[in-house]
Amino acid sequence: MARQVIKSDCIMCINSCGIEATVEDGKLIKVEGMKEHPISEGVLCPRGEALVEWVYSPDRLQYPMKKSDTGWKRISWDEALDTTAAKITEIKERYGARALAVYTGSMGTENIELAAFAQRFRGVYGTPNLLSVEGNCFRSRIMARQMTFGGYPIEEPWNAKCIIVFGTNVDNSKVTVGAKIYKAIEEGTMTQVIVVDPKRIPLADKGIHIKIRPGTDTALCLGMLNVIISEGLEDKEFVEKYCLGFDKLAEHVKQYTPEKVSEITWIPADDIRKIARIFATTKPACIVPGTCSIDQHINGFQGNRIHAIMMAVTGNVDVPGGWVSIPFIRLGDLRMTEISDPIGTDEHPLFRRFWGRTSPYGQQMLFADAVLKGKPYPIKGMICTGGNPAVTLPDSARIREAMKALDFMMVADLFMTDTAKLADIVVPACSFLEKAGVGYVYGVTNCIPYAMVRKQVIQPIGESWPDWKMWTELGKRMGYDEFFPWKTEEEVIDFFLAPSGLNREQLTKEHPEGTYYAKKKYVQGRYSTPSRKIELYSETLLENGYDPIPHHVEPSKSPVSTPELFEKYPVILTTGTRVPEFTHTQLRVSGINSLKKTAPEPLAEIHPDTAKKYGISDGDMMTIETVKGKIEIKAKTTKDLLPGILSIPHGWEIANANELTELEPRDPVTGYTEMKALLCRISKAEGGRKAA
Ligand SMILES: Nc1nc2c(c(=O)[nH]1)N[C@H]1C(S)=C(S)[C@@H](COP(=O)(O)OP(=O)(O)OC[C@H]3O[C@@H](n4cnc5c(=O)[nH]c(N)nc54)[C@H](O)[C@@H]3O)O[C@H]1N2
Ligand SMILES: Nc1nc2c(c(=O)[nH]1)N[C@H]1C(S)=C(S)[C@@H](COP(=O)(O)OP(=O)(O)OC[C@H]3O[C@@H](n4cnc5c(=O)[nH]c(N)nc54)[C@H](O)[C@@H]3O)O[C@H]1N2
Ligand code: SF4
Ligand SMILES: [Mo]
Repeated sequence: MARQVIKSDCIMCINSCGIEATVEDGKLIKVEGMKEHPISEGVLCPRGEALVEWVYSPDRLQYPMKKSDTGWKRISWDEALDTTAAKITEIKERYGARALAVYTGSMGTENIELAAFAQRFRGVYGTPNLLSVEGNCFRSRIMARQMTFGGYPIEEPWNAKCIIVFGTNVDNSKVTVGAKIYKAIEEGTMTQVIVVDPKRIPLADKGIHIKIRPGTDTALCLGMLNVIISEGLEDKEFVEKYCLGFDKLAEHVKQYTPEKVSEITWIPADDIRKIARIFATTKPACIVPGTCSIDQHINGFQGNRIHAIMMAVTGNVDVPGGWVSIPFIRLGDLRMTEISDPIGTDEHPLFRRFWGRTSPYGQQMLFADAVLKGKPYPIKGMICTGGNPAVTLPDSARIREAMKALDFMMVADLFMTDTAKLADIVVPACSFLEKAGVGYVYGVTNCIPYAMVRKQVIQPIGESWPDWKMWTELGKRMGYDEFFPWKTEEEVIDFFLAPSGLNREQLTKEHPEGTYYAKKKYVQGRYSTPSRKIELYSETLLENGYDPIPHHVEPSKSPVSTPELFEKYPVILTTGTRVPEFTHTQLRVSGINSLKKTAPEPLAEIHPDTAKKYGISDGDMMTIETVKGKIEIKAKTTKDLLPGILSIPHGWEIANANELTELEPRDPVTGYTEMKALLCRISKAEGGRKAA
């Protein structure tokens, strides 16, 4: 029996844990955590443990298919790609290249080959409309930090003495960082832990829990700054040397007294004072923001900006345990010269471009308008890879309507997702365990400059292909041969690694576990903003019509902004709280029994007193209704959650949170929509879907 243990990584989510995959006679039989991996240090979450069941799920797509009047019909790759090439050529001739959208979902963030080849294809084809998941996740924080520091310093909480965690449950969504935080607490180097969350998450047991009303984090931060500055607790030397606009900030935060902020946030004023003092005086201190729970608000960009400002004012930038600027790995670039502006450029100019830095993304929240209203111009076709937007974008009903209205849609996925079901052609993509690639996202998300060659662990299932091959073969059929010269996966990896100074052969043989591509240094003073200072006050924002210093902005629907609506929809709804078993819509397919045991169905969390008010008990099926839509879901009562709040997961097709969310209004800067602070009403479900 041939048995092999292969060191690689898991990219089922942004954590990118090191794994050891045991293969016997070509079959994957076990996945374990890799101890020497500096990010995960042997940690593996339940999803990582379920990878064997996932790759061999009987639901995997085995071959390309096309939709016909009588249902799905098996076709060859040749037919799938020839048809796609013909259809998108027709779209280009009739409506122009920009009428094609290329969509990359969460898998494109973790998987450079997936995203970069999509990027190359749309560039050669000539459409500006790459609609990436960064249109609703993560880019907001990158932009906010870039606009403040000129670059993107990353949090290094495990070296901090004090952390303040805003809306992230590390036990579920960031197990790697979480493990390091727990270790620092145990070892006594981290002495202050502050958790700002409407829910008492496990980490809150290690310190102070601040129960906040969703959507009011910016107000809390402004209140903390009011205390810090009025008590002279700022880092005067750092501010003097490196920051611009401190006087304006000091004046600005005067209005945010702890008493006023207490009314907004539902946090006692004395608690605001207490945590402000702890944060400013325990050094180093690190803000750990939720990965999307701060972004997905009407004021989410400013929520990210105020964190940057707090870190700067307390001098916690470019010091161990603070936010640290690390060297990013240089990789081969497949982007093509921009041709025209994508959708969303007029509405969200800074999301597109500032200081000559151009983002390659169109605004995915405007996709449905482009298709259904031809606004700002029609989109007629789409190729979707590594995402399931029919379930994950807000207002699923409208997204489905838009997808149905397209002249043509092709989807590359491992499974027949709700998005794939709406396509004309579906092609089978292989999983990251069936292809090789470059693992590099570590630096960007974990503040550790580490990279590895991701190994192919098993042969592709059925006729599935890696994404680079799909784009290359489609490119050839479009006559783009010269732009897609790669013949093998090795050539692709070599291309990406070339500028990094790393070498594939060496990395595979000598460092299969990965390697540091650079040394982390802690150098203050290199801030490439227009003023060369950390911009507490931003002229760029002002010039574009936005607040130069963040203000609190109420969620568009809230007890304060819409009291009449609140009478009809009296419960605050937050969506998308992560559970350990799933990544978004993934891993709910058949064959994954381990995860079904612990998470057989979606559950909505609610305080028992709030539930009782509406006649609901633990385990009851209930109806949740917003101004947009209605779903049914089982109630799970818990005293951990602030009364008056309902928290539901996303990604379930049977109780899709995005039947309840809306595509408008959007954060004026980024175009992100509100997913974390909405209003709903609840009642016991009569008859409806039965509990599983
Ligand atoms: N209401 C609400 N909605 C949300 C959120 C929320 O908090 N609340 N969160 C948002 C956030 S932060 C995000 S990031 C998005 C995520 O949104 P999506 O990216 O749309 O969600 P996923 O379910 O991860 O979709 C990934 C798809 O890629 C497929 N796949 C896996 N590997 C590969 C591969 O190698 N190649 C190809 N071609 N396909 C592959 C998977 O089978 C899956 O169907 O959801 C957003 N939606
Ligand atoms: N298991 C798992 N892990 C994942 C993912 C996954 O799907 N599954 N997805 C990955 C991706 S793409 C992303 S973006 C990240 C998401 O990661 P995060 O955004 O960090 O999300 P969570 O860890 O679920 O934490 C959300 C917490 O925020 C709280 N919360 C809700 N609204 C507010 C608010 O307005 N203010 C504050 N302060 N707290 C609030 C909730 O109660 C909850 O405890 O997770 C990544 N990791
Ligand atoms: S946290 Fe889990 S799913 Fe995410 S990369 Fe690590 S093992 Fe994979
Ligand atoms: Mo995300």
